[in-house]
Amino acid sequence: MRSDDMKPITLDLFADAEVQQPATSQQIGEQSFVLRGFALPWLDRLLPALETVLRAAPFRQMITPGGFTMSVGLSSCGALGWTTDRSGYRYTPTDPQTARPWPAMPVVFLELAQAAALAAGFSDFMPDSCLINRYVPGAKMSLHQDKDERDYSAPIVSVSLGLPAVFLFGGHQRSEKSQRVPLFHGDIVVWSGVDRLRYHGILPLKDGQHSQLGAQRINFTFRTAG
Ligand code: MD6
Ligand code: FE
Repeated sequence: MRSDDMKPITLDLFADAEVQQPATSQQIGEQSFVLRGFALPWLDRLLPALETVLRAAPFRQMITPGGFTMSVGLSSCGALGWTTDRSGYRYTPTDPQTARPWPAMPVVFLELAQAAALAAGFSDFMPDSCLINRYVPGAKMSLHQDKDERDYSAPIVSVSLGLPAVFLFGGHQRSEKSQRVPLFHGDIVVWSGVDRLRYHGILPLKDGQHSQLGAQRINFTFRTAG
């Protein structure tokens, strides 16, 4: 736990909300950071691009190999998309629901992911997949490891939009105690290296209304999967 490492990287008390810059970077692990508000200046470009992606690949609730229906709605964009069904988890080049390639990753998605990775100290991040999760109140993500990617040396960049959530950031064993990290609209988590395979999850989303996104939380996770 390194929450005492919260430190200002920019400080402009008079910044217009429209051009708001990230106020703080909070270290949550040896190689993991929360960039508070980092995505806010990108929203005007991000949200229309998200709508385009979702028209081509709408959110769907997937079935886990164990036979449970996930409470979170999922979509993907980029060369590879993440899917799960009774036969397992995997990345695929086509959306099994439409039998078409996943929608291309919008340029603004890639630019934001690379800017966030760089701000956390990782240059040359080249994601080929963006998994998009939609949480409605009550939806959650159980503790899991992200281990379907081919190469664990690249970071994962995770963008939170809409309603706030509590991110559980655990250890390398499911039984280890988790930190609880609140994530708000516009926050980005970048994690890598020794933290890359830590267990993590999202507590059931609390009821609420977000002024821009309504009663939901949207999360993007950018990965180098293939
Ligand atoms: C979420 N995120 O924030 C779920 N995985 O809705 C994840 O499962 C996740 O945030 C890997 C890296 C960052 C993440
Ligand atoms: Fe994950």
